[in-house]
Amino acid sequence: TTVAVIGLGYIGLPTAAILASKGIDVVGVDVRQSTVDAVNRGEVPFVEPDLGTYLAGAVTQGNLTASTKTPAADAYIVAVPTPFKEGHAADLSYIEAAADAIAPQLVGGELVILESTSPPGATQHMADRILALRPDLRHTDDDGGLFFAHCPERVLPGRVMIELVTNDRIVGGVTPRAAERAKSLYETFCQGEILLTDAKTAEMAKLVENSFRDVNIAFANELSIIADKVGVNVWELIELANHHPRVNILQPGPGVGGHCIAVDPWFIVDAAPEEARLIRTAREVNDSKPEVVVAKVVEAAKGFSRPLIAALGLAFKADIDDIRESPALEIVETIASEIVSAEILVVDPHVTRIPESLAEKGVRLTPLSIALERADIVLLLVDHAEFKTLSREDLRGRPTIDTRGIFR
Ligand code: SAJ
Repeated sequence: TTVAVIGLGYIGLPTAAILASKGIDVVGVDVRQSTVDAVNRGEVPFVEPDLGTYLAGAVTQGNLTASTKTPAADAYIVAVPTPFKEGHAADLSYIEAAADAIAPQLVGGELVILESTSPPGATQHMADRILALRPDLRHTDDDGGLFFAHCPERVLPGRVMIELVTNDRIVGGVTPRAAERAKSLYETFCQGEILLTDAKTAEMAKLVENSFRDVNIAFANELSIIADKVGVNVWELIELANHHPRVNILQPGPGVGGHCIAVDPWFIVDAAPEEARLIRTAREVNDSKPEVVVAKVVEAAKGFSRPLIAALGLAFKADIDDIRESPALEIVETIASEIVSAEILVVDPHVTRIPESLAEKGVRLTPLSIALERADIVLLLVDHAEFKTLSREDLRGRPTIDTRGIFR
């Protein structure tokens, strides 16, 4: 069996490496020559624990090679990005490009799996596009036909190599036999339960999981604004309410970051704009939270002619180095533009270089001790382990905006 994995990013590359480690002949495909070259040298082009060991082993044993060209294979796994366009509709152009490259290679009997997080109907769309290019390969359920399935990933960055093996997996077939075929492939490395359904339900399952979390975080974020207005401490409020046996409120924060939870709910809103009222509002509540934080900082800064603001944390969540789509980054960028008289010092133990967008506004990265020594205002944005050891004494009565409740 030969498997072609299209897209060697955070999901495609670990999947290619783990399949190859099971002795399967894998070709990884990516449009970026630098990624292909790195993989062929056995090097991982991004940070993910244990992936390097799997990759180096697979390349040395000759089970994994990479190319910019899509080869002929028995099975294809498409793991390309699905960003959203203006107006929040999903951009399917990367999936379409993958389909166009796969179609000429097919002889009949192949399995084509879409793993990218996709709006409902995307797997059918990919199948229709391939079949339009290859009308000779009718989509029948006999062995000469083609088999299409959706199998969304749900791995947590930083734990990918573990969760690929241990997580349960949803496999949705465009036909039941396609689901069975896809299941056999995932069984080679997945020890979790493999749950079969149709393609559209599988697409929705992934979107719904992340929307569930988004709506629940929005509830906590809205509570934090209400609590400020009525004058109660939101952290105490949530802690007390959570003693109820059937209440489990999440934690408010400066907003929702990352590339999944802040994106996926929009695909549901786009599919059912009139009906997805709660899901849309949750997105809007979470997206507007950074402005609420900025307004508090602006208010606190009014008492100073040249305020020195210590911003603690830049990553999108605790104990990681990822600053893409980070609400903390958005907040620091905005206060640097809005409070022109301020000097801003950023502290983040996981970030080694200040992003260009901040450097050009004069924002600097400093160690925690220096920022705390000099600050007029303390702005806590990420609950990194290093900050959790701080106490109220360290604040010395200075105005503090604590978006994560570590000084509760
Ligand atoms: N956040 C809060 N309050 C909370 C929990 C989270 O403000 O109580 C914020 C975080 O600070 C962060 C954002 O939400 O900015 C998202 O963080 P997260 O830890 O909830 O999720 P991600 O984006 O790291 O990973 C999610 C996971 N999905 C779910 O938990 C339903 C992961 O399993 C998925 O694989 C991943 O999205 C994905 O790729 O879709």
